[in-house]
Amino acid sequence: MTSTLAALNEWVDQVSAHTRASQVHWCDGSDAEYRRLVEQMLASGDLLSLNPDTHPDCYLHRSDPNDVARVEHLTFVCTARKEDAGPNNHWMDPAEAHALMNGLFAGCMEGRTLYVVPYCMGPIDSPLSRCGVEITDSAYVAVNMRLMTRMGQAALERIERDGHFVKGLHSTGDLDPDRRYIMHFPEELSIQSFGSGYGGNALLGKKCHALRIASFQARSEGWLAEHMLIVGIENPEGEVRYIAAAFPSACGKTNLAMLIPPEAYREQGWKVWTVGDDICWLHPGEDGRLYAINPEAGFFGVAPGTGDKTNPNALAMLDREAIFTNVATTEDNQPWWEGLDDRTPATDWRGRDFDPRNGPAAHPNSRFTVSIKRCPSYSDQAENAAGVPIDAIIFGGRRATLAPLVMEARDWKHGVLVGGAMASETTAAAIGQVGVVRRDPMAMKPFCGYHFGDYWAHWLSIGNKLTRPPKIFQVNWFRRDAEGRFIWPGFGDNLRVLEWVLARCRDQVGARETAVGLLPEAGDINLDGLAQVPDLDSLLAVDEAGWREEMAAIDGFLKDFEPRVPALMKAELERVRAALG
Ligand code: OXD
Ligand code: MN
Repeated sequence: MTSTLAALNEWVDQVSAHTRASQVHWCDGSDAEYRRLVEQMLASGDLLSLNPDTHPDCYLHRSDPNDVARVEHLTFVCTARKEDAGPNNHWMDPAEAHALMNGLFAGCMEGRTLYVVPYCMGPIDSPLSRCGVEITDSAYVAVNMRLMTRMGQAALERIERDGHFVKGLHSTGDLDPDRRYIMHFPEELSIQSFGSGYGGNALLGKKCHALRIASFQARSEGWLAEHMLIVGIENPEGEVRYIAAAFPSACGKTNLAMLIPPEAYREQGWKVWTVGDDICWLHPGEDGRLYAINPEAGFFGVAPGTGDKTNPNALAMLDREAIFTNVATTEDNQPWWEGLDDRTPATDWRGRDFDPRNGPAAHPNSRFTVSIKRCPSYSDQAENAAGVPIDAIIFGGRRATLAPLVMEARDWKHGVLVGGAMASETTAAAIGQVGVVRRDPMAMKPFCGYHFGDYWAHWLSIGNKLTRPPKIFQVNWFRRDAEGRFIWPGFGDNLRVLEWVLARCRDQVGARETAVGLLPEAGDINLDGLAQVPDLDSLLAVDEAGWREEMAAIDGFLKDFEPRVPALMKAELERVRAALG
């Protein structure tokens, strides 16, 4: 098979000659192809089967122990001018990066099959979607791309119609951590990744294309590529409203995207619909509203901590047609991870007999890959070519103190400051102590493909295009009391906060004006049916002295991005500081 697009054929020929691949396989994305690739990996030991009675069509992959996570220090944005990549990215001169990568790729596929993986990020017929082709020598990447994206023949046909695509080149190389680079060339719309088979480094449609390259492309095309979940909330009247929410890793995005309403809400008819759990492309619509699509078609979720209380919907989708990476197994060969249940695993993520002295049984960053259609709360709007209209944008972080349970920004430009100043604790706070706070603007610190100063200016310009912009909120599910215990129950009960958020969007409830933003009156958060009433006074308090320090810290942080910080953002900061006195 080849393509009718000459530029694609030429690129495949050139890469296959340079890497000296033994064979070339064009992925058509069919079931039969998926099964063949799985069989082949079972035979080679790259995949292991799991218990077929409890987990039909589920497989386990054990990665090289030194290749288990994204490598931010080896991830580069190679713009022609260093200042365009910004202090938020590692930068390499494009010519230098190409020379380095050409050396690494030379002959690296000798004896291997080169897979051509055409994929579409977003509904196949949506004008908001963008396509790419990943060339890889990893069958694991090809099958994961099939679960994560719209991959194969239909994507290829769209690429042939469009006549252009993002070029992604990947090889696992020899997995030597000293010969591992994830390079982005935003001005060429291309990606080159060498030396890692790990998801975020190797499944190029995800972080590399849908965030780093797409954010750059979105800036010139007038849209936004964001690290956000998309969720639909259906009220008892049957109206569904959509929210997009950005949280740094390990703050519960997947759980929030598929939460199960508390019993009292379920009885009234509240429902939650999952459109996406990690990435969101936001486009201004002709009606002045903001529309979102999820460019992905599957989840690459963190397994540890996924359990009956935290995310029953995820558990329900993981008992068939899923690929697990670096989880542990039980005696009867079921996948297992910390937080799943109280069984004792038999084998750890490296395939050794489980011994607690070796650390956790599942790697803390072990993952599951599964199609979004397996999710019980899957929203059929995930296929809507026009996207879903967004009523509210939420920025969240993990803060033991200071940040209230929920706060509304006064307007879009205040919201850009709230998102740009977002912070999250890198570690949980010890009793009475505050954790280490890292700024992670819009949860995009590792993913924005250009200078943060330009990115905030772009956010402000998008706001100018919207006559009916979403309201912007900040949430914090992670406040702790003096004993270090979480004050807010979290998980399904977070719907209580989303109910207030949506009521604000329809002017159905008032709010308390404070120097830092608009907060709920304590009585306006519905606590019906909660076994223990949380201390809302603490959750909704505004510690003005603490906020003065916070604003000084934000001021210092923004200075790192001068001279590109938008004047409007600095004016917002000064406005809040003045209000704090
Ligand atoms: C992440 C992920 O690291 O989604 O944010 O994998
Ligand atoms: Mn993510």
